[in-house]
Amino acid sequence: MKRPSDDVDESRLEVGPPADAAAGVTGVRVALEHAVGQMGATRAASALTKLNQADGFDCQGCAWPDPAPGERAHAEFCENGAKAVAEEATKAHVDRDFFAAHSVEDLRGRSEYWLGKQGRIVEPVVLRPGASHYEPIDWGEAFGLVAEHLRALDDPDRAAFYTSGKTSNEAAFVYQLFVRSLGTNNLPDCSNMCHESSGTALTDTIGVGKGSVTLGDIHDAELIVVMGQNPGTNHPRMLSALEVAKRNGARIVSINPLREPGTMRFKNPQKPRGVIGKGTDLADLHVPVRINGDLALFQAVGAALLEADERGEQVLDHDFIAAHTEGFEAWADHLRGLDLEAVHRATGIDEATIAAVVDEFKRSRRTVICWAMGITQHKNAVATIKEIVNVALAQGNIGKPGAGVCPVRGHSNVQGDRTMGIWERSPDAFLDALDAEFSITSPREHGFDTVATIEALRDGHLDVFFAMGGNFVSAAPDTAVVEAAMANAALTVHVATKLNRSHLAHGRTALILPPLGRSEKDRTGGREQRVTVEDSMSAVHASRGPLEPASPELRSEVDIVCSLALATFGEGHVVPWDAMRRDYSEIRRRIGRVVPGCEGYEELVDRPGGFTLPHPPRDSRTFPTARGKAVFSPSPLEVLDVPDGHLLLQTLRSHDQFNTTIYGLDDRYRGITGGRRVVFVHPDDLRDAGLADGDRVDLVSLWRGVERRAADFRVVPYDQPRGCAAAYYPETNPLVPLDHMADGSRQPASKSIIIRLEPRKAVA
Ligand SMILES: Nc1nc2c(c(=O)[nH]1)N[C@H]1C(S)=C(S)[C@@H](COP(=O)(O)OP(=O)(O)OC[C@H]3O[C@@H](n4cnc5c(=O)[nH]c(N)nc54)[C@H](O)[C@@H]3O)O[C@H]1N2
Ligand SMILES: Nc1nc2c(c(=O)[nH]1)N[C@H]1C(S)=C(S)[C@@H](COP(=O)(O)OP(=O)(O)OC[C@H]3O[C@@H](n4cnc5c(=O)[nH]c(N)nc54)[C@H](O)[C@@H]3O)O[C@H]1N2
Ligand code: SF4
Ligand SMILES: [Mo]
Repeated sequence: MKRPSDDVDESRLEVGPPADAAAGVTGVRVALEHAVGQMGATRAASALTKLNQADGFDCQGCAWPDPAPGERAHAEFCENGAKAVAEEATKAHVDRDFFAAHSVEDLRGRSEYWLGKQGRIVEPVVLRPGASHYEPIDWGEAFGLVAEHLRALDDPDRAAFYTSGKTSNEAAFVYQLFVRSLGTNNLPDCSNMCHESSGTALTDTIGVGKGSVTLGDIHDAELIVVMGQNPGTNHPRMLSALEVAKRNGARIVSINPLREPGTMRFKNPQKPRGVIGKGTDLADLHVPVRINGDLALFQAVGAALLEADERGEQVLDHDFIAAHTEGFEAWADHLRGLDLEAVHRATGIDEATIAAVVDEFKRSRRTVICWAMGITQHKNAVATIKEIVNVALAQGNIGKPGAGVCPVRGHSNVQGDRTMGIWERSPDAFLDALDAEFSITSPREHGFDTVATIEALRDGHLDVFFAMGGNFVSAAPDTAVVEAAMANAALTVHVATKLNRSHLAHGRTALILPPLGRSEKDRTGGREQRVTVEDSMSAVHASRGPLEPASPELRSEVDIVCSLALATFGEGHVVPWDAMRRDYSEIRRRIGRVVPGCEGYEELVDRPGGFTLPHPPRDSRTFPTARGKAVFSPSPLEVLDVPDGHLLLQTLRSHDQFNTTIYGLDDRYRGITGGRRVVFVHPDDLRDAGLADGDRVDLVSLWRGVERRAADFRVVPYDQPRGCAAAYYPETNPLVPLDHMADGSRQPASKSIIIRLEPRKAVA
């Protein structure tokens, strides 16, 4: 693909009508354009025929699961999976000449889109103190530099080690082992910004912080609720699963301020009616909830189910409640006094629509509830998810076929990274097993999560910031604060395939270490290595990249961690870093002995399609909570009141991005082409603000007396509840206050930002 030489020109932005269906042949065309354009036809063909196949590699996109090996299609991927592969396997390269030609100052003036499109980083580079340009450094010197900084720390807690969710299980396992061998639990990760609220709420209520459904449960459900999620863009193959469920008779309810085309109708490109027909209608009922109204909505549903049951309609599962739960009465008492007027203010939903939702729950004997960032990124997210669990428990919808709770994970291996111990609060049982296996002493006090890491950097409590992938500076809240905080570090290190803004907000010394990508052959230690990953439904399987690496200089993430550990601890260390680096089976044997549910790991992942980790609530209605019961948990109903003249902003993804990686400038389903600085607002709210379609505004957020600003957005009238607005992340991250977090999980609340629109003076 031709690299853009000029940066994004937002004046080319065009706005059309939103689409009425997702995927279809346009999706296939766009996928192929990205794949062939960036990789060339041969590389594209070798990559895509191995994508999500049992003998191939796992898609770098989202964490949606693959069907069983015998049930996979020839092309088992979606448009956005193809884009993810193309982005990694691109022929464009960032080499030493590139860094010589572009100073850090120059790169700072470029967009995230432009930076990413320059291609794969092909050798390690360093930015020395006071230097203006990154320059090449050999691997040995780079490891030595990091080791020197780590050894010089007077306290290991003065270093933090971030992880994004693409890292394989093997790399994640050795990485957390390295960090704990150093003596710290400072392991912030992208999960802190993603499904931390789900993990917290599910652990408290059902005893396991993961979803309780398999792909088969989705296929067999009678009712599927999709809330706070845009699967047509972010988990596109979920639409195939919803289509199967529909064919089996399921009903689908979508709960979302936006009528996302993907949830409304799906044109499956692998089926004739998806190519020439109108596609499959997915949602039977769309509930345009006001942003942050889900807690109130589920309280109303719970109250109505209770009331109906008390009238004798038998819509609750009393046997399940009696045998497996505690706290039912307290929850029921709490809902008997529910303030319906407050429910309507919070949800913006009329009584008839709430009644229709309740009817769907009443009629279904097997209900699956799916959610993503529209639920987890709010101040009351943990309470909302607990309310979802309350409703599921009341109807016995956990631990039976065709039913369950389903937080749909983001990054392809974010769930696996947690399983492998990437967690600032790993339980003592895990640390005990790790210590016993390796004869180390892991610290027990909890480490820094993402927000705490930023605060520590800001306040001068961290000297080293190390990132295994990701784009911490752009993904985190309060961009200006994070950028400034990074400058307080003595050393920042990024293990990164592609250039991004985090590499430009650096410590006094900065390193970029380029790893192999998942699509590439890994010949570390002179043998063909494979890695393993876990999807959103706890299925674990192997992944082997088919492509020649972008450069012979690239090293696997496992190699990078083990080599760094050797440089830091020396050859005689108790942990066998070199043996694990030479043969990843050695890591897998250790995983089998340390990680719960992974006994015999190497053999389990040898099976085609791998294996599914145990999940006691799903498998046997066993709830590993304090008292062995699933817990009903009442929460106060809070209405998020927005001051006059203000809107509630959610920050979301376009169809053409993967988090901070911008694939392109279109958001096809929402009718946007050629730009990203748009804010979607209800037409009546625009009129009330004296604004018209096409006007340009600054977005100004107000939090605890401090104003934050994101400049120059084009307003786009868009159907949604009054008082709500939407704009893309990461452009809007400067508006998200660092201390605006979910209670209980400390997850940034980037879906409920109070803003006002400030007109910009017309420029002639
Ligand atoms: N192509 C692509 N795939 C991806 C990603 C990507 O960036 N691009 N990112 C990956 C990652 S890391 C993640 S976490 C997932 C994210 O997947 P999603 O959670 O689907 O991502 P968002 O774009 O943040 O969409 C949030 C959705 O919630 C809705 N919403 C917002 N606020 C509320 C609310 O208060 N209530 C309700 N009911 N709905 C609300 C929005 O309208 C929107 O439809 O996708 C993963 N997959
Ligand atoms: N306002 C707002 N903020 C959000 C969100 C939101 O909805 N709204 N969503 C949050 C969520 S859900 C998430 S998960 C985070 C995402 O936060 P991150 O995971 O930190 O961000 P990404 O954009 O996924 O990271 C992209 C970078 O990862 C690197 N990379 C890609 N592939 C590889 C690889 O194989 N190995 C290595 N080592 N590096 C690689 C590349 O350099 C690329 O630039 O953002 C969060 N921030
Ligand atoms: S649904 Fe997700 S994992 Fe599957 S091909 Fe698409 S992006 Fe990749
Ligand atoms: Mo995420």
